[in-house]
Amino acid sequence: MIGKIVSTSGGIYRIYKDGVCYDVFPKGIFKYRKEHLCVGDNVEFDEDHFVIEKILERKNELIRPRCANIDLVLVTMSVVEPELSEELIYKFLTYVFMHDIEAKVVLTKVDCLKDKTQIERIKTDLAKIGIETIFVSKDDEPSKQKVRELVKGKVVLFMGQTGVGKSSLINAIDPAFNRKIGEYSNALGRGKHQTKEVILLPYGDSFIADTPGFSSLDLCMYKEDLAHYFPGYEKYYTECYFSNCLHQNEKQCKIKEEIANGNLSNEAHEIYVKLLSELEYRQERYK
Ligand SMILES: Nc1nc2c(ncn2[C@@H]2O[C@H](COP(=O)(O)OP(=O)(O)OP(=O)(O)O)[C@@H](O)[C@H]2O)c(=O)[nH]1
Ligand SMILES: [Mg+2]
Ligand SMILES: [Zn+2]
Repeated sequence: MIGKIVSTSGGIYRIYKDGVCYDVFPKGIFKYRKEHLCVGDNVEFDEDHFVIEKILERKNELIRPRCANIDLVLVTMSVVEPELSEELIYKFLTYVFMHDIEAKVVLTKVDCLKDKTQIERIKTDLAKIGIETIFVSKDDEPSKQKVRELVKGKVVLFMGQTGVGKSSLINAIDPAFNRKIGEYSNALGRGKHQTKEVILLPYGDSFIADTPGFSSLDLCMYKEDLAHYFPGYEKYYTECYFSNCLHQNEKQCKIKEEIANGNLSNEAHEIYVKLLSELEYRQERYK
């Protein structure tokens, strides 16, 4: 039988197939070959002997949070507690695009924000490069309905810092999920890591991944990869005069041209330059 790994604990994998869950062990051969299994894997398993026999080919795999075969990542960020970080939104998006996965942005706790100028500007900038942003508030039914529609027929993963409201939003999609909700700690200046493991929740013909939040994300990539995968740059970077253009002060840089034309955001470029200098610093240190 072929099913999907939806969670794992203590070496046991829970596989979902047609509304039924099976708790199974992997065959020893996986350990021998150093092949790892992860949530999201489609596997062949023997339901009589409770063993996983084969991992089917993955279409993608994220390491943080660890999950395979994702159709859509919802980069989830709160506008307060934790504070909105545009830099982190672009970092998460770069990370997801590097893995060739589609992403949208969800801004939560919008009910706590009086002045929406900044988030409207971020939304407009992202729309220019074809990335949809959804504003959601705890008790706002239309925004929740919008998220329900986004997840239809897909494997969707919520990614974001601890305390931004990923699990709350999953409960808003369907209260039956009954995910544990944490709280924001003013003393720690972050959430309290309520969700501890990646779990895939079957939802109609979709799967929704609730994931543990993280407080920061280090982009481990080459500068040239950042120049390529930074949100919005993939479409244009081959048109720069230099094939290894880093979109700074090089001549005939298409990215700079598109910023001047208003097709790419200047604010996003400032974030790009900052991320680039961080990568340069790290590469120097490890030389
Ligand atoms: N005001 C407001 N509070 C919200 C909203 N969404 C979530 N919260 C609150 O944010 C806090 C954290 O919510 P969680 O859903 O546990 O956050 P999480 O992202 O799952 O956190 P981790 O599991 O630790 O990664 C809780 O106190 C929620 O009540 C919202 O739209 N508006
Ligand atoms: Mg959670
Ligand atoms: Zn360039």
